[in-house]
Amino acid sequence: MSLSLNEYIWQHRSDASLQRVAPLLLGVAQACSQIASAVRNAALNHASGAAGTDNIQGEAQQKLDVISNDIMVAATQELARVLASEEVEQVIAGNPTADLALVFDPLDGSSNLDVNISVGTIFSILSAPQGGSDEAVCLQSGTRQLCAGYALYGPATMLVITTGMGVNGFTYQEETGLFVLTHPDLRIAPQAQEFAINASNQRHWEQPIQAYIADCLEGRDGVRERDFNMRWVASMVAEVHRILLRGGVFLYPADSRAKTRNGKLRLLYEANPMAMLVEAAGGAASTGQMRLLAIEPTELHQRVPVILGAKDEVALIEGYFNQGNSKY
Ligand code: P6P
Repeated sequence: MSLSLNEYIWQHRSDASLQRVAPLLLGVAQACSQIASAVRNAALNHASGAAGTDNIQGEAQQKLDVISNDIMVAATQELARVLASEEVEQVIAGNPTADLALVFDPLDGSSNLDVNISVGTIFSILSAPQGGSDEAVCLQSGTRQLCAGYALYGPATMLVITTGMGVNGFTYQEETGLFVLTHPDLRIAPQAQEFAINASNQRHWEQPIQAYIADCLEGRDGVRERDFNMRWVASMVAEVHRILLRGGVFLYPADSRAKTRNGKLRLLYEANPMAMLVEAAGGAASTGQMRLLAIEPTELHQRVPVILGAKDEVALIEGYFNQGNSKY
């Protein structure tokens, strides 16, 4: 009999970090089960398509972006001092007596929704001691995260979490409404045979990335010791999940365009939680120039270049940057 998330938390009652975040984590899990249902039934409930509004990033919001954000806020606002969402410009005040902050992307990859491709929720839990502004409490480096995770709304709905010591995957069980431990202690192999990047941006990439991808494409005909496969789902949660289960490396680099001169992905609620998960699974996460988790945030929605996955491959890519000009 596999452990439910509640039973797993009880079994790990000596893990102080997990116990501290447990009520909020269970609130997030409850929200993700509701978001999974909203995603699955969107076409039936006339909840597909664009909402007719833009988010802080100037991106067209899908109806489900707004619905998912509302579900996350309703499920967690009493369990955290402050919330920060990709879909909302300012931080959201929570319970002033709580000592945690929750930052999240309620529905990442939502441009895939109308074509029925996997999407997900990404979240990070930070300590929020009394004092200081609500926004300042959210602007902590990734090394200070207490817990990080994602929900993947795919063929199965999964919740993958870490408090820093190992990564565990739970599968949603329709019959019981519980998340059940199905993928304990996920580990990333140090060497990669798959890379994930949006190759249509190739002409805009920084030179080190151009050189690295060119070498991967040449495979054994060039300097690499093996041939590579390529994947691009355009849903970060799906890419990271694949890397956790079968290895590889994911890149969303900075490029020469104004909007992506610091990359496309957001530090607080995409890069940092995924970096914590990847490092806890034995992988690495970098901008190409520095460890992602070491970045001191300055803005709630700031973007960063993201290179994460197999430890040896990330180190190799950093070597390409050390040879070339450094931008970030
Ligand atoms: P592009 C989804 O919009 C997202 O934030 C990530 O989930 C994904 O990896 C990336 O952007 C896809 O970006 O430029 O390929 O559409």
